[in-house]
Amino acid sequence: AQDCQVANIQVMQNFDKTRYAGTWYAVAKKDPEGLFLLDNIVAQIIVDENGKMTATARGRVIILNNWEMCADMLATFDETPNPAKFGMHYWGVAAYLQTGNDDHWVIDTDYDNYAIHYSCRLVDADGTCLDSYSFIFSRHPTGLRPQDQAVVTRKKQEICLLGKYRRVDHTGFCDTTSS
Ligand code: AZE
Repeated sequence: AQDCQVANIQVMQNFDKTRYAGTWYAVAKKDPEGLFLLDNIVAQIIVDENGKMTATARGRVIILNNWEMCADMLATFDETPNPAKFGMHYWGVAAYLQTGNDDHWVIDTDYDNYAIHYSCRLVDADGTCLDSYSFIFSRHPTGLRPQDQAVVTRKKQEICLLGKYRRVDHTGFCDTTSS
């Protein structure tokens, strides 16, 4: 899985979306091209009684003329034959925010502490990814536990993104008026 072919990326085995549900704090991210969530990124994964997965996400963004705000995003997920690979349709609660369809792959998670997310937006002719983004999520806003850091580093390498992440700060900027 280190040939960097998107098709060969290993995802979480026997993925259980019910255990993936709940609050995740982004602690690191690899950005795609263009506008993206900056920091204070928190995702809420919801699985309803019919097993349908949806999500909300919030994070600081700067849009248009240097307007800083917290983006409230919504997402629905389409299942695929691989339980850890979803198609994600997402949109902003406010119409001027971003809308899109991205893959949402869960590379690895222990459900209780960390999760590694990956999305390739554009596959190159050689099968590698030309435009990807990825989040390292933690159940703890303070960051990853030391014992999870080694696993995360190994997985970053497997998805060919080692060294491409930056830390995601949680300053409380987007903590108001959530529900
Ligand atoms: C993700 C997981 C939970 C649901 C959603 C996610 C992604 C959100 C974006 C938002 C971009 C917003 C921008 C606004 C100007 C992966 C965190 C919706 C990619 C750029």
